[in-house]
Amino acid sequence: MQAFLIYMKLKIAVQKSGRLHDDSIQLLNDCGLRVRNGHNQLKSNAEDFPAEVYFLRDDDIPQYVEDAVAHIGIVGENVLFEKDKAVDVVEQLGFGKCRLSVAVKKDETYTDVSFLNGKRLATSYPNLTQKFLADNGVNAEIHEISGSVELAPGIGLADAVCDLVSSGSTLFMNGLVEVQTVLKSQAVLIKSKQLDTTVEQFLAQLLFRIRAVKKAANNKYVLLNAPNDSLQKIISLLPGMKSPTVLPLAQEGWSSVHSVLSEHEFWEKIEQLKAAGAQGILVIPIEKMII
Ligand code: PRT
Ligand code: ZN
Repeated sequence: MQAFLIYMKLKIAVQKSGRLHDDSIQLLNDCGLRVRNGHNQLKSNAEDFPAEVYFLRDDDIPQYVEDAVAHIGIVGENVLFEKDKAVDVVEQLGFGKCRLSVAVKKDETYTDVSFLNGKRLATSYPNLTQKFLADNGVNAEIHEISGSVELAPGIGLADAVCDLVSSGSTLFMNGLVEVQTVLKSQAVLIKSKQLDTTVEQFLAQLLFRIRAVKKAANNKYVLLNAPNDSLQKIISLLPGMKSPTVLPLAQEGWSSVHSVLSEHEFWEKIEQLKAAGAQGILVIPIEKMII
């Protein structure tokens, strides 16, 4: 039994190459699973953790996880929902953000979704596009193409596209404007529905680390000097993980205050701290955060 456990591994599917590859490997590395870049490999053993990483095309990952060939996988929600496989979403990972959107030629007058009635839509996401059209009571013709969807209106293949967008520059360069968001997407961790108890334990360990890494990325460590007569005001602005650490400075009447600030309220709080008399504010990234 013991020997069996030693050889049990969490099998993790990540994109072999492409937009999600680097962030997926970085996340695993940040979680202490040292994974070698898989450009010329199909799979690789993680060092320092009982895991094996499979390098796959992103479109194949949901099926591998449904079949439990891979226990877990990292994939965009766009691919996951398009493929509609029987897997569970464990965690949103905060990278690979994009949206699936409808775009039309820039000289069209688009008022609302009914514009698409009777039109031809080019997409690599036929299922999501069909669902969007049905939900909005629109009857349009879907042309499924696997790449360079943005070229379709220009060559007369379609009147509109339903494609992934991040900065929007690809649409702009092809004379298209985004008119409707169908889905907002980011990379997610998915898992097989039936996992062995030992594998579930490995996953729980990994998830604990992923959450610590994500939390750290969303927070900053802040150190500042405060005149003692402003200390109460400054402390009230800095809740910290429990409450801020306050240490006396060598200079009479001053203290050093240490705390943690979340990324989304960071700039606003810094301004308030300065206004309350804080000086010498240092902001330091946090590597891991465990509460
Ligand atoms: O080979 P494989 O099948 O694994 O990869 P792929 O070519 O199918 O996918 P890949 O590597 O291009 O993208 C993988 C995942 O990254 C997608 O499924 C999304 O979840 C996510 N993602 C995030 C994106 C984008 N941002 C994105 N901008 N996927 C594609 N794009 C395309 C977009 O469609 C446009 O053509 O990138 C181009 C540039 O976008 P703009 O708007 O910045 O100009
Ligand atoms: Zn793909």
